[in-house]
Formats: sequence, C-alpha cells, structure tokens
Amino acid sequence: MPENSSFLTEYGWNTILSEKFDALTPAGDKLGRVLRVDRGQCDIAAATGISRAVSGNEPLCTGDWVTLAGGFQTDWTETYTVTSILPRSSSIIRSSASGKSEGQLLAANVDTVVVATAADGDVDLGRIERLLALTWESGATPVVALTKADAAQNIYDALAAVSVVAPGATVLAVSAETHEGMDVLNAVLDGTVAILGPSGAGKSTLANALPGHSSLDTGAVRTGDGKGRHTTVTRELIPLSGGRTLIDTPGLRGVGMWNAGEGIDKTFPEIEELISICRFSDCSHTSEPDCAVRNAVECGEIQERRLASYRKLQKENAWNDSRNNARLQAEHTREMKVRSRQLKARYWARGQ
Ligand SMILES: Nc1nc2c(ncn2[C@@H]2O[C@H](COP(=O)(O)OP(=O)(O)OP(=O)(O)O)[C@@H](O)[C@H]2O)c(=O)[nH]1
Ligand SMILES: [Mg+2]
Ligand SMILES: [Zn+2]
Repeated sequence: MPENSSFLTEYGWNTILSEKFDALTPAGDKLGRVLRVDRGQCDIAAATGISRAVSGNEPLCTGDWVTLAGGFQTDWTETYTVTSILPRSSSIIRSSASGKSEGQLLAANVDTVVVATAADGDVDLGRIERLLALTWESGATPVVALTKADAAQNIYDALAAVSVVAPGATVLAVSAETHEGMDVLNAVLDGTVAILGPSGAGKSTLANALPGHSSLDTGAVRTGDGKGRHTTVTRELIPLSGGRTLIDTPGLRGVGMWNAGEGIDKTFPEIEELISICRFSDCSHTSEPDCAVRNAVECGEIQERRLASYRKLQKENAWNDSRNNARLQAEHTREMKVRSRQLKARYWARGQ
C-alpha cells in the first residue's frame, strides 16, 4: 500500500489493487488515480491529496490507475508526471464520434455501469441495447435505471418494455426527487460505477442523490423537446460511500459499436441461443427454411424490432472492425517499409 493511503481508499484503492500494482510501480514513483482529463493534463488523486499531473505519452482516461513521478511546484500546487498507466481491468469503448477508424475510451476500471434513461418521455430501447452491448463487452456489470420515475406517465409499462431489451441486467425505476428506488440502486452499485446516457437523463442528479458528498452540476432540460443542455462537459470521478467511486459523464449523442461482438451476443442472448438451431449454419435469418430465429419472430416470441436491432449492431460492428483492420494493416505496412529501409541503409553502410 502506498504510505498514507487512506485518502486513496476513498478513490477505490484497496488491498487487491495493492497486490496487483505494487510490483508494477517503479521505486520512488507514487500511485494515483485519474479523476479528470483536460488538454494534456489531468486531476489525480494521490495518497497526499488531489493534484495536477502532466500526461505521459499514452492517452489517459478517467478511472485510470497510474504511476507518478515528481512533483515539482508550480505556484501553489504540486504537479506530477504520469510515468505509466497500470493495466486496466475494464475499458468502456465506443466507436469514436468523429468517424475515425479508432475507438474512443470513455472510462477505465469500471465495475458497474448505470445505463440511465429518463422515464418521463419516450424510452429509446435501441440506445439502451447499444449501451448494454458496450457495457457487457467491457466486462462491467450493467444496471438499467429508468430515471425520473416520479414524472413518468406509466412507469410499469416502461419497466416492462425495458426488461425485454435487458436480459440478465438489473432494471430499476428510480427518482432522485422522491428517492423512490434509490436504496435498491445504491445496493446494487459495486466498485467503480460509471453513469452513461443521453444529456438530460438525470445522470448528475442521480449521482448527487447517492450517499457521498457529491455536488455535480445539473441543468434543466429544454422546454419543447425535453432534450438536455449538455450540462456535464467532462468525465469526472468522485468518491461514493464505502470506498466506491462514481464516474459522471457528459450526455452521449451517439453510441457506435466498437469491437463489441461478444457484448452484442450478451445483449441478445435469446437470439444467440436460437441461431445454433437454424438449419443452415450460415443462416442469415431472412428467408431460409427452418430458421429458428424467423420462426420465433413469427410466433411472437421475439420482437421484430429486437431482431432488426441485433442485425444493425452486428453490421455496424463488422464494418468498424474491418475499417480498424484496414487501418492496422496500413500501419503495419508503413512500419515494415521503414524497417526495411533502415535495414537496407545499414547493410549498405556496412558494405562501404
Ligand atoms: N422530476 C424529476 N426530475 C429530475 C430527476 N432527476 C433529474 N431531474 C431533472 O432533469 C434535468 C437534467 O438533470 P441532469 O442531472 O443535469 O441530467 P444529466 O443526465 O446529468 O445531463 P447532462 O449533464 O447534460 O448529460 C434537471 O432539470 C433535473 O432537475 C428526477 O428524479 N425527477
Ligand atoms: Mg450531467
Ligand atoms: Zn436463421
């Protein structure tokens, strides 16, 4: 354990991590956790308190455990340099919004993901499925929270619809206003918790209503379309009670699939199960005879919408995979060219 680690305990440090990371920490370096990243620098929690750190070469992410060297004094604060990122137990990655063929890391070392959806408007089932796929893929455990239950037209209908798209996940109705469901939510949150969902879903309000000392900014939704105003602008890690931590995130505009094949399968287990009993092993579940998936749709066991959603996510994932593979291939070719040029130059120099 780093000396004076009681402060870090509030940020999730424990004996299991200590066993894992102590050997990986260079002598003289300190340990820290990334709370917030902004322009090449970040806020970190270290045993001595909260400080600033300059990022190293690799891109950092909120939730990362890092080793630190330094720090030198700048004005009032001690600034460290990040010397390495410790192995991540989980990474939440979406396909980057910029359309580049790279994934965007949203949060690291997350144990529980709260998929937040406001129950006072139309519940977007497709978005819940997307968030579940990237949560399952990351290795974290999802909890779907239907927020603003106090303002819902019919919370039971919403719960029923969401339960269909979230097999294997806990689905809860909660209200930060009346505190309905908050005890149950608090009980199922474990370790590092990340809250994901669109702007205005009530993510920051929910985080503030959990036991802890959080005072995250919240903002009213727009009148008319009920959309949020993107109040939260950075991903930020804060302590919760009992050594747990929470990462509040800005509202997600889009959630693209990134290397999420297994996550998609786990999101649609009832479809996955049927695929193995289709007559043809390469069945596309469109018009083949004895297609178990189509049969299940026809007799109403599986919703048409759900099958369409499964197909869409798979297609998108395959497309992003292939773009990523093409990028990796191009990088590899470039690297090989450079190496062969270097090798040629060396032979040539030796021959002189
Ligand atoms: N009635 C009701 N309103 C809520 C509840 N939770 C949040 N709200 C309201 O919803 C609005 C948006 O809440 P935020 O917590 O800022 O939403 P957010 O998901 O953090 O939004 P971004 O930071 O923009 O991504 C605020 O006006 C909140 O007061 C709730 O349980 N009940
Ligand atoms: Mg917010
Ligand atoms: Zn089939």
